[in-house]
Parts: sequence; C-alpha cells; structure tokens
Amino acid sequence: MMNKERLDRVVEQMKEHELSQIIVGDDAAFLWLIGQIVNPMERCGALLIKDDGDVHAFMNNLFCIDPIEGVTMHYYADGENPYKLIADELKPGKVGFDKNWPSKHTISVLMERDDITPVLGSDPIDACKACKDEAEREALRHAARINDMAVEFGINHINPELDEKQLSDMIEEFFESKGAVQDIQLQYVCYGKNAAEPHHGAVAGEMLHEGDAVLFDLWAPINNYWCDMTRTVFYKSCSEEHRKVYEIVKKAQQAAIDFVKPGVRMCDIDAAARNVIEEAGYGEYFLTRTGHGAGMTVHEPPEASPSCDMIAKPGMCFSIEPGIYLKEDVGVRIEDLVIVTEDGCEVLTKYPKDLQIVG
Ligand SMILES: [Mn+2]
Repeated sequence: MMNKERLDRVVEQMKEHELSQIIVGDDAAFLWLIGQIVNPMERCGALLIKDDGDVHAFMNNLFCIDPIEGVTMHYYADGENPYKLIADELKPGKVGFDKNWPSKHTISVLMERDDITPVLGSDPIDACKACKDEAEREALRHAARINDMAVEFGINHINPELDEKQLSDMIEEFFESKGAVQDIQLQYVCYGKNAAEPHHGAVAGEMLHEGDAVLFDLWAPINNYWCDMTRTVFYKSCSEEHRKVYEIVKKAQQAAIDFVKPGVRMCDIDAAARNVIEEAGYGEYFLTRTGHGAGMTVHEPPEASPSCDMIAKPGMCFSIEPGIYLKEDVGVRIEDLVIVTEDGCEVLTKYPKDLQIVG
C-alpha cells in the first residue's frame, strides 16, 4: 500500500526542489513508500512520481507485486522493453533519476526519448526519509537496544584464544538470534594496531595481546532499521598515551552530542567534535567524517561532515563517531546513533563509555 502521508511529503519536497517528475529505483525507498521489499536485482523496477501526486509503478511479472492502491501499475515480462513503458509516461523536460538506480536503466530510459533532461532526483525522498516518524523512531530504538546487548556480548567474550574473525562471527550469530537479517555481514572486531584502520573488518588469524585496544563496530538491520555503534576497550592494560587518546575521543564525541539540536548545520556538528580533537593536537589523526545518517540503510543522508550544510531537524537520525587513528599503534572510536528532538537529541545506544580495561 502506498503510504499517502509520506507520498504527500515527497511531492511537497519535489516542488521545493523544482522537480516535476522523479524516478525511484532504490530498495529502501520502495520499502519506505509502499511498505514492501521489491528487490528487482538486475531487472528494472521503478516508481515514477509526478508533482501532482500521480504515481506509476513499473514491475516485472516475476516480482509478484500485487496492484498497489492509488498507483497505476505497468507490468512487463522478460523479453519486453520496460524502458519504453516508463518513457511513454514522462513529460518533456527535466526528469529526476534516483542516484541509486543502476546506470543501465537510466541510460536505457534516456535512449527512448530525446526531449528529456536527466538530473539527480533523490533529494526529495532523501529529505523526507531523513526525518523519522514515530514508528520509525521506535524501530530504531529497538535496534539500538539489541546493539547495546551485542556490544556487551562482544566485550564479555573477549578471549585471547579467539581471533578477530571468530569473535566477529560469534557476535554476528548473537545479532541473528535477536532478529537481525542480512546477507553478507561482518561485525568489525579490531585488535591493537588494526583498530587504527577505520575500516578494518575482522581478519582470521589476528590475535589479541596485552595492552591492545579492542574496537567493536557493530551494525545490523533489525525489522528493516539499522543499528550502528562502536565501543573501544583495552585488554589487560592501557598505556598512558592510549588512555589520553581515549579520553580525547570521548570528550569530542560528547561535545558533538551536546551540540546537536534543531537548526544547527551538520557541518557544525562535525566541527564540534573535530575542534576538541584538533585542540588536543590530534587533528590529523581524525581520518573520517563525524557521522552518517541511519535508517532503512546504514549510510544515508544527512552526514555530519565538513562538507554537509544540511540543517538538523527533529526526527533526523545519524551517528556521532569521532575517532583518533594512530597508524601501527592504536585506534579509538566511540559511536552512538542519535535522533534530533525538539530541543536537543536522544542518544539511542546506551552502553557506557568510561574507559574499560578487560581481562
Ligand atoms: Mn557508523
């Protein structure tokens, strides 16, 4: 069923972005708009939304999508040309194409018409999806509670006999036992100097040593909404410098959380964390943006980065995850998801952040 309230918001945003027709081809956007997963894989599946609220769906028979109330359905079979069906419904002029729609589909539609101009068309949906309604906030809170449990599970199972991959797999199993559903997933478990690579995953054969940082970056979709959090603890001991680094990251993360409220720019949230790390002399070791949006996808707008001038609004959900990465030595990252409230933000993940030495 088409979610009329969400569709109305999208149409309003289309007018604001001066887009009279957009093509939506993103799995998460389908789910958000029509409440079901289409997953066309390599085939063509799309919604066409017009600024008068008219919606068309283009679906292969194989997807088994029942007619959607309020939507004009166009079904095609393998061997038929779906792009002609789409092109026939377009008005001349600007067409907003989904940034996540494979280019083979976009180009095929363009080849059917020489009177249309392609532009990026994801902003209206991105802007609406960024602000979570109450049902979505509850789903994110639920996922975050499981995320807290997963971090606790991981920390409780730190054991020098387990390599990164083994501990990661145990956490993955734990997540799945709590309802996480995903195809290919890797929970990040990084020992020692591996934590200094912001995107180190979990590698078989990597063992734990005394004094190592143990970084857990754990994430999974639960009932279609993602959780994502990071905690860093130390095994058996923690050097003075590592302790110092930890405290700086913790302070930077809190500074950004304290800064979040409606009306502030996302880049200024990034700066709130970055300033703390720079003032402490570690600016060049903060290698990432401060955060990314999360919802039905784990990385989505808005991002808390120096280049994002989006304004925080109530209902937006994003991560706050500054870090310091000292190559060949240590990495510390602390990450929570927050939702912007009327006067600040709600921190979804609650696992404590005081420095912990385990084992
Ligand atoms: Mn994250």
